[in-house]
Amino acid sequence: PFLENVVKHPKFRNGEYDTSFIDSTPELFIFPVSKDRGTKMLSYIGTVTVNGFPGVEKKKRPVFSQPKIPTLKYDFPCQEGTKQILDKYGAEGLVKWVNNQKQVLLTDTTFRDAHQSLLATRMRTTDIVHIAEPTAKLLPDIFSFEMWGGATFDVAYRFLKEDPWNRLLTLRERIPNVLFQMLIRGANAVGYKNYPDNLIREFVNQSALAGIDIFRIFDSLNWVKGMEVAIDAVRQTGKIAEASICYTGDILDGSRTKYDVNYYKSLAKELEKKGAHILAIKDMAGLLKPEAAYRLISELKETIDIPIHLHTHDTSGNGIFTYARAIDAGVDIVDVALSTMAGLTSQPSANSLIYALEGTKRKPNVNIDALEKLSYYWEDVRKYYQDFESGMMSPHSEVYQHEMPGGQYSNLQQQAKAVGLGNHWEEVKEMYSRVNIMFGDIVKVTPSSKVVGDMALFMVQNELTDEDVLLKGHMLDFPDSVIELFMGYIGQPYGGFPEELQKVILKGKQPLEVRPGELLEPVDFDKLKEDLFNELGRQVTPFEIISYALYPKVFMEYSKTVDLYGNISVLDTPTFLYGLRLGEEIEVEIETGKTLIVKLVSISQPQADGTRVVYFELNGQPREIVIKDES
Ligand code: 3PY
Ligand code: ZN
Repeated sequence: PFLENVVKHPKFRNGEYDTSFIDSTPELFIFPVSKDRGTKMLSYIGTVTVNGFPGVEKKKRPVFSQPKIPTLKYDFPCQEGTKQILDKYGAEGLVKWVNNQKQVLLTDTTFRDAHQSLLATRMRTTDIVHIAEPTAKLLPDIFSFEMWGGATFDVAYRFLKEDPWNRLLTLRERIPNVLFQMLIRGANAVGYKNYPDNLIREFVNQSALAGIDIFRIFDSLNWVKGMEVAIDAVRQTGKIAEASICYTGDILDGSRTKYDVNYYKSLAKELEKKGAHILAIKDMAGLLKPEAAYRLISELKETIDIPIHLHTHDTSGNGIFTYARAIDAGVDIVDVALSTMAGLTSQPSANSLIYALEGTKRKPNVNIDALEKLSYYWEDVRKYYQDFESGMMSPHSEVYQHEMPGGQYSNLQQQAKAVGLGNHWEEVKEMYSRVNIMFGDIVKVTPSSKVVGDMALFMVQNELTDEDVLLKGHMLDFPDSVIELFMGYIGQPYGGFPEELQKVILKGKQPLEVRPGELLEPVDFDKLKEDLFNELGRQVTPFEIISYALYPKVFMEYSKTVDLYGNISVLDTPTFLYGLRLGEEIEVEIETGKTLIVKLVSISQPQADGTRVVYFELNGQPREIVIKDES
C-alpha cells in the first residue's frame, strides 16, 4: 500500500515530486502498524448481522443477483476524451471546443446526483469502482461524469464509513479520459454553513489536485457574493469554473414576477463577468417547464457567450420534454443519468434522450448500446439499496406546487417520520410552500431548502399558521437553522428578508449585511494538523485536515469507526448492509493480493449480559466474536 499511496498521490502523478516530496508528504512514508484486521472485520460483520444497519429494515440478508459488468476484450481501448482536451488546451480551449460542438453534450450524474436523489446518497464507492473502467471505455464521448460533492462528502463519512477522497482518487485512476465534475455549494463548500475563505480555497485546491476538473458552484440564495471566492479559487487552479443559477418560480407565470427572465439574464451576465467558464442552470427541483426552458435558454444564449449547461430533475415526468426544448434553443450540455438510475427525483434518462433526439441534428455522439449495457449493472446494484428508496412510484406533478428539490424529498420525509409526522406528510408538503412565501419566495436548495423544511416541520408539529408565527413569534423557540438564515449566516436573498418576520425570529439580534466569510477567522491548518496528530496518534494527509476543518465531529466519529472495524469500505454492499446468512461464506480483499475468507457458522442465544457469541471461520480457522445485541 505504501508504494500504491505514493504513486496515487496527485503530486507524484503530476510529476511535481523532487526531494521536498518526502518533507511535504511525510504521511506517505509512515508504515502502518500491523493490527488484527481480520478480527476487526469480523466484529463489523457480526455487529451488522446481529443488530442491522441504520435505515435498513433488519431482516435476513436477501438474495441479490450479481450485478452484470459488461465484458470487454482485454485490449479494448480507453479512448481519449474531454479530459485530454482540458489537459492539452486548458480551460479556455475546452470552452472553445464546447462552443464548436453541434451535438448536445451529456453529463452523466449516475455517480452523484442520481443516487443522492433516489437513494439518499447511500451509494458506496465499491459499487462505483467496479463499473468505472467499463464506463470509461464504453462512454469516451460523454462530456463529464458528475461524481463528487453535494451530499456525497459528508454521507460518505457519516453513514458509509468511508473516505470520500479515496473515492475521487480511485475513480480518477480508473477513468483517465473524461472530465470529472463536482457540486460545490459556494461558501458552504460541501457543508451546510458558510466556511472561512481560506478553507474554501484549500478545499478547491486539494479537490483539483485529487482529480476534479469542473466545479459546479452555486449559492443557495443565488447570491453572487457567496460564489465569488470559489470561482476565483477554481480559476487559479486552471480548472473549469461552472457558476450556477438556481432556477426557481416559473417564468411563464405572469403572477409570479420576482424571478422573471430578466432576473436570470442579469445574473448570467454578472457570473460571466466574474469569470465563469460555463454557466449552469441548476433546476434542482425540476420546475423548468418545456416552454420556459426554450425561452430561458434562447434569451440566455443571446445574453452571454459562455456555454450553458442545464441540470434538471425528472420529478414531474417532463424532463425529456424540457431538455428537448432547451436543445432546440441551443443549450450546450445537459445532465442525464443511466436509465436504471434515472427518472423521478433523479435526472432524465440518458438512454431515453438519445432516442428522443433521433432524426435531429443535435443528437449526441454517445453509443446507445453502451448506455444500455451499463444500465443493466445499475439495475442490480440499485436493489442493494432498496431501503433507501423514497417510495415515489410515479411522476409527481405536485412538485410544481411545493417546489422541493429532488434530493430533499426523501430526506424531509424521513425527518418528518422521525418527529412523528409520518402521517402528516401531505400537510408538511403544503406547509413547505407556505413557508416559502412567508420567507419572501426564496431560492430553495441546500442549505436554504433545509431551513424551509425545518420551519415547515416546526409549524406542522406546533400547529402554527403563518399568522400565529407573527403574533406569537416572541414566545416561540424557532429552529436554529431558521435563526441562522435570518441572521444572514448563509447569505442574502434576492429582494431581502421580510422585515417583520425577521424581527420576530431574531428577537432583537442584529443580522449580518456583509458576506459571512469576511468575518470568519481563517482556519489555521498547521494547528489542525497538530491537533489531529495528537488526537489520532499518526500523521494525517492534507485531505484529512480539510475534512476535519469542514466536519470536525463527523470526521472524528468516522476515525473512531475505522479504529474499531478497520477499513470496511472493502466489504461488498450486501454484507455491509445486511451481514451474513448462517453458513454463508464471502471473500474480502482487504488489500491488493490479501484476501480474507469469512464464513458465518452460528450465533448463540443472548447471554445474561445481553451479548451473543458469533462463531465464524476466518480463512478456515474458528473465531468467536462477542457482540452486544441491541434489539
Ligand atoms: C446539493 O447541494 O447536494 C444538491 O444536490 C443541491 O441540489
Ligand atoms: Zn440536482
